[in-house]
Amino acid sequence: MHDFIKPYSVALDLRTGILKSYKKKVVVKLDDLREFFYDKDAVERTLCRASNPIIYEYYDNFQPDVKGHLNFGVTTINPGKIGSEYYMTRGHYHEEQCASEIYVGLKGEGIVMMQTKEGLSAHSSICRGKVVYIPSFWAHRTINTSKEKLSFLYVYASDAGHDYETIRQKGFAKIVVEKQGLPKIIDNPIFIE
Ligand code: PAN
Ligand code: ZN
Repeated sequence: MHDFIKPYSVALDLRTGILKSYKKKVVVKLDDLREFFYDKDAVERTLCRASNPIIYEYYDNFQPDVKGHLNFGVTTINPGKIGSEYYMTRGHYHEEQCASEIYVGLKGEGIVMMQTKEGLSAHSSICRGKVVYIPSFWAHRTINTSKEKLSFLYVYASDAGHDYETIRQKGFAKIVVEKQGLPKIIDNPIFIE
């Protein structure tokens, strides 16, 4: 059977939020996220300074993408902002829309922003020891609002797939920006309904 795999375990350092072994590491830099931050001038200004910062990384233990398996791993998002918007993940709907996900906060502090195609928005804070349940049908993006790395464990169905295109084209209805030194959730000025 092509999807037969043997049981295995990996070490997760709960103090540092570092997953000791993984099958794939993905590094996402600012130029990969050009269309995702709302302040395009701030993106270009940063890139023009010959700086293409790493925004986030994930350390993935993927399985065969067939029903029944679970992918898991750790995402780490660096602290920082582009303009006033905090560093964040691209965000996505699952292609297989009936696929939920669990995040477990390990280090740092942030916000998981969620929305549906019907126009609902929701968010949850994420920090060490917090478990966030992302139900089927909800797009999700994680934002680091702290001054340290934000790290969280994720677990989701391995046949879920990722739809980045909808978010690339329309964005999230709500975004998280810094105002007077504090994170604030505002309407995304360039959101397309
Ligand atoms: C997470 C995310 C991870 C990176 O594993 O994939 O945090 O975010 P983007 O996929 O939006 O770049 C997850 O939600 N997987 O389904
Ligand atoms: Zn997901």
